[in-house]
Amino acid sequence: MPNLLDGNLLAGDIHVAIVVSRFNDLVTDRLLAGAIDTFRRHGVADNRITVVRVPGAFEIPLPAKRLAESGKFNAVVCLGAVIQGETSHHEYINHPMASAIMQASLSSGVPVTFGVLTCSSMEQALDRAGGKAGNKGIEASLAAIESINLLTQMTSHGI
Ligand code: INI
Repeated sequence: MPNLLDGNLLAGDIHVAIVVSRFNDLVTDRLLAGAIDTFRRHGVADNRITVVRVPGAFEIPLPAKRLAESGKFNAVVCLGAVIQGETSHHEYINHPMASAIMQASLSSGVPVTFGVLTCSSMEQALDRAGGKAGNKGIEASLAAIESINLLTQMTSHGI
């Protein structure tokens, strides 16, 4: 049998931060509710969850990086909803935002997960915020818990 490093979904004594954008709050409020509910159901107490609100998805990376580098959180979850309009505005938001979120994780060594929807319509976004295609906020919280546990396991293996 090979050595298997595989993060479990047990949580409790972790501290997490959630950065959520206000733009399209019909959608992002649902992502936030899914993310908080998931942490609670995995045993994370409310006083270990910090929520930071930002205006739009473009503003997510900076506070996410600062939270990740603060040493106060085991993971940061990013939530937002970019919905394509009549112009190419969304393209100028999506790519830099996603790569800055990834960069915040890599430079801090703290998991920063990506629960930002990038959709062509409000309907598509609502489907992914608790509708028929699940809830990206739940996924991003689960990914945070799993990543925290994986990194802890790696540390205990001296990696
Ligand atoms: N911000 C979003 O989070 N979602 C969008 O769909 C969106 N669109 O389409 O414009 C959006 N724009 C605002 C942007 O994120 C910044 O807040 C703004 O440009 C100020 O920096």
